[in-house]
Amino acid sequence: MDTKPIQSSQPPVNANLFAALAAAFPADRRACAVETDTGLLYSWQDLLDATAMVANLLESLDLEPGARIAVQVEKSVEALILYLATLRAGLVYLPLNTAYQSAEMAYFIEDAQPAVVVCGRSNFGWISKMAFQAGTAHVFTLNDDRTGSLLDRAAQFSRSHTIAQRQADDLAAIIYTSGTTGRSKGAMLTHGNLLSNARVLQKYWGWRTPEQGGDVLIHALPIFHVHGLFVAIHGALINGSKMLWMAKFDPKAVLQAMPRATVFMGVPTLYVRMLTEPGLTRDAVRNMRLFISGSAPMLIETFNDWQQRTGHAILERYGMSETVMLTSNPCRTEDGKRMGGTVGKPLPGVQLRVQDDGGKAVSVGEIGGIQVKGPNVFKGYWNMPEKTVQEFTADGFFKTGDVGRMDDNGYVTIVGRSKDLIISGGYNVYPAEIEGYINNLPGVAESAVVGVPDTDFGEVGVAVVIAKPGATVEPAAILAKLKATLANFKIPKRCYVVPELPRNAMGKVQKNLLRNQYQSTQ
Ligand code: MLC
Ligand code: AMP
Repeated sequence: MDTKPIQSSQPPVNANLFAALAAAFPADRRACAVETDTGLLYSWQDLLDATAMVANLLESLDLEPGARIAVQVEKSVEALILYLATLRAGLVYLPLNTAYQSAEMAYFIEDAQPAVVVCGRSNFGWISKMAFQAGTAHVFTLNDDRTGSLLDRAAQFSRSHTIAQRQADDLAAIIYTSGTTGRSKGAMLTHGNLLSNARVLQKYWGWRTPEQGGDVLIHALPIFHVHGLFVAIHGALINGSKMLWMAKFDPKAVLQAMPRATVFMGVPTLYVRMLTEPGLTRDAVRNMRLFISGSAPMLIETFNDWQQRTGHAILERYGMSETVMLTSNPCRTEDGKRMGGTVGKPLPGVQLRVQDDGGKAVSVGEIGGIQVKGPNVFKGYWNMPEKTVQEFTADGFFKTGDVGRMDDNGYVTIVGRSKDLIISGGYNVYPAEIEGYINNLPGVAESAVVGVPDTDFGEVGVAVVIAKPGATVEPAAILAKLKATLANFKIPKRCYVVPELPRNAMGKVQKNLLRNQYQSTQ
């Protein structure tokens, strides 16, 4: 018997996400791929050329496989190009919120040990010092006006580049999510995770290819989190769709862009802010096909007001950094009805179940913890193997920490979270992290941070603080100290100094009572 292995003459399929995105670029490479709010136009060929040059620069640095490229820069098309070039070179992209300050940045750089850090000119001094101390070999600058050492260096490289060969299981990105203990966790996402999700959403949301008349996306979200970076960018690119690129969200600018666009994605705060614009009318949205919301719960009032004003039912979907998108309301009528107040049904390929604390499935309509499994679910937390094991069940489901129920048509409603988390304007804030900083301030004995409803941000943090005996602490001084240390969106909007915190029989602070007490202090 011939025992020789079968030799294939076919080259191995490249599972690099960039290869799939680039393959979807329209045949007319001179057509516009991205148009910025300052009037700059980038063609599909420009994206191919620029990503090749930056990928060649990254490859010239001789980095180890799996090397991390940590990026804290303002939103720009060049930042998008850096992301795509990192994929193209087969390296691991690590985006960081521009609001992060030195303590937060120090943690991420120490933890992720990036080989390359890219930051804005104004932060180069302190970030480069921090990065070099942590062992990073290269620090480049990239500014939002198309300047910086990254582009200067890349300009010397060729526009021709062979996309790095990657397996579906190879890392593409690490997204840090705040941790319940205050320590952020880096969710490791693979090329396979991101590509499978992009393909599923392309179909489920009925993206129209250029040949079908084309979709045009208004991109108004930040590009350092899953929503703006993956859902929006992959959605457009894998469909060869043009993006109208906005550096910052401005409701008036979005309204002005709508007659030339068909798809918009936003967190609920964006919809709430657009609803305050008198220009939001049926006529203003006449060209729009789809409004998508996610990252935070959308109030049914917002859903209804939007429908009344525009005639459109917002499509709400649910996801997380660890899993990309999990559920979605239907887009096409054949998939069902769009139901406000729900996050829709599990996406094709996603298994979603609701379990009680004892690990038993709850009945239809009953509330429990949401667990998920699928090709989109991340590989684990960077450098935290024990934490990774804890967050998965024995049969491989990821415990989302979200609490919800599923109805008999498969629609999921999120009713709360078992994780102590505040979602403010679509950003996650972990009370434990903020409490840790407050408790370290002079004169503070203890603190509790809780989320309360807010008409603009959906939810905001309120800090309740106990002073040490004999000490005087001022709420304004506490907030000022936090502002100097932490990202602005994490700062509690209000602070109260009180004699004691409500506790249960076990001595645990009763945050639900604090939430009730402080919810109407807006
Ligand atoms: C800004 N501030 C916030 C805040 N954003 N405070 C709480 N929560 C926020 N989200 C602070 C500012 O620093 C400022 O403080 C004050 O609030 C008012 O700021 P603003 O000018 O109104 O803020 P603005 O710059 O307009 O930003 C608001 C926003 C932004 C809603 C446009 O927060 C945003 O882009 N959010 C989207 C987040 C996102 O993309 N999430 C996706 C995560 S992915 P001061 O003191 O300076 O006045 C994910 C997975 C999934 O969750 O399912 O998608
Ligand atoms: P992040 O860790 O930033 O990716 O945030 C993920 C969390 O955002 C999820 O675990 C949910 O708690 C929340 N989330 C995302 N989308 C929705 C939604 N449509 N409704 C309610 N919560 C959501």
